[in-house]
Amino acid sequence: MKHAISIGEYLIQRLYAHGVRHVFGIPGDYVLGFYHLLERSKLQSINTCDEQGAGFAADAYARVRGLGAVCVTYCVGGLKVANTTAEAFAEKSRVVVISGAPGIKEREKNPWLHHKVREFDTQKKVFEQLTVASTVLSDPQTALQEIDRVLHAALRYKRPVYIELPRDLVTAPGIPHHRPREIHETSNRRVLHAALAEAEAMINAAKKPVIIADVEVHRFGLPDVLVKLAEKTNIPVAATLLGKSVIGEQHRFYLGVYEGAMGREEVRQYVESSDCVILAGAFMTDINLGVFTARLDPARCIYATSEKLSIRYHNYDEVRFKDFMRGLIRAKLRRRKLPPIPRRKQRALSGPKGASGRLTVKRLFERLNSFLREDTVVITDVGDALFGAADLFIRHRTEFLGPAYYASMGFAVPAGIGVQLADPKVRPLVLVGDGAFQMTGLELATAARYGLNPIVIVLNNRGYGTERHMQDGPYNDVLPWNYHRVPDLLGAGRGFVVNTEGELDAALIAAEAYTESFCLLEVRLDPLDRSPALQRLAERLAKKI
Ligand SMILES: Cc1ncc(C[n+]2csc(CCOP(=O)(O)OP(=O)(O)O)c2C)c(N)n1
Ligand SMILES: [Mg+2]
Repeated sequence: MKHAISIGEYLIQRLYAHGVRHVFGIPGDYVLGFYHLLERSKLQSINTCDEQGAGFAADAYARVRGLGAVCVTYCVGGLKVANTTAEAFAEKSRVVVISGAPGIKEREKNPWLHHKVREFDTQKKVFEQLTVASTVLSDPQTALQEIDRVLHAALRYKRPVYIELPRDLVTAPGIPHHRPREIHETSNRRVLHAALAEAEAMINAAKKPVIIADVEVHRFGLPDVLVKLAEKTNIPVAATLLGKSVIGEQHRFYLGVYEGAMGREEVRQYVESSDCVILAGAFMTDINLGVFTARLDPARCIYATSEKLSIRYHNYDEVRFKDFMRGLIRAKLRRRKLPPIPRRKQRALSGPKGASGRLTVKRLFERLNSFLREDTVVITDVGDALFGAADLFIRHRTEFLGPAYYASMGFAVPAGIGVQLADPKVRPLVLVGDGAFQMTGLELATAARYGLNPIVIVLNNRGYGTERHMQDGPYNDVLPWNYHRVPDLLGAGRGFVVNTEGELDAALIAAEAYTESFCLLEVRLDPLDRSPALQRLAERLAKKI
């Protein structure tokens, strides 16, 4: 008879089946047994410097590949990924948190085991709040089913899950002849039909409809559907900051990023004067909506997400987002003339005139705009790196990642690692403030170790610039590191100091040519300088619109 598969092996097998090839984390005695299995499997374990780095990397990996995994030890490791798991939950990213734990048998004998906080299930209780499903694999009879249940929840709800592996059960056999459960959820046909009929009538009657595409369009594999819908109807499409690059920005029907008063005025006007706003997979968050400066009347909206479908004030239950979006393509929507799209002015490249001038945030982003290539993925951290990037022109969809809702600093450098492992064809361009860099920037060691070559731009404005504009004080200062010398510390990569536009151009050219390892450009900025996007927001808020 064939050997029953062990619990640990089954977990690895299912992760692999769902496209996972790398597992990020740091081992510890409670999880060493599982690491041993990982080592012998087709999955590669990626050791980061800190668990938080592993968590952010797994999140970014999941955003690109559909599923990511982080593997840590009990409590000391697990609780360090609480924040990154929270971000994955809030921003809908499918991360599987795997934590080792004391064996079931040893718990009985000895309640004073190291790393324990309060009770043996304290960590599990914390993660119940941060995930969409969680389990402790404490019973070989149910363990394989539990793995199926929890992974299915991650896939279905696009949110993180938690799997705790007591160390004495990692190699225990699960029940024999178990078959993975494949579940296909369907929409309620009648409700779907009624929803599509109302949407069709509303869109056809509208004079100036517009689509706002957000991150779920990408997470549910619908960018092509969105493009088809726009092509078929000639309805213009705007993106949100979180969903920026869901759609290639070169499309003729692409309007730009809509973010209330924070965005470009033409885009704001277009969207807010529309009589039918189709919000596709949109998160109605504050940053996404320009810190609540957006003016969208629900009576003019079709709001479709994985969680909710509403048309005007009518709610439709049991309709899958995918089915609704696909249904719109089949609906009898009239084709209209493409309205004039307010185009962004083409930016001039930095010419010799400004070459010796002190670099500003505005010019930095303008120059980066022309540096972006087809294989660039822009990853931003919180701060002006994120706000400024709203104006970048992303050529292809899904090529922009930023924690625009939960907004935890420290995301970008580890995310660059996750992105490049998820898709080795791309070269990440990481934009990170000096404050955020001080949190997780040394994960560049991980990039160097695994042969990755992100280009990292550290926006060095000597502190928490974004906060200086709200309220300033010595708490917004950070010790100015010699960021450009990080390569000396790590024995890998290249560092550049950039003060002027000319130096920026030279450093970017050199970074493009140097592909062996990471490049770090330390861009020195005035502490009070800020991007046009932050500037716009401040000005419009001041006018109290
Ligand atoms: C983990 C975390 N701690 C604190 C904050 C609050 N916060 C938001 S922006 C910011 C300053 C960011 O500084 P920096 O990374 O240098 O970017 P800058 O604002 O200077 O562009 C801080 C501290 C946060 N968002 N995340
Ligand atoms: Mg800063």
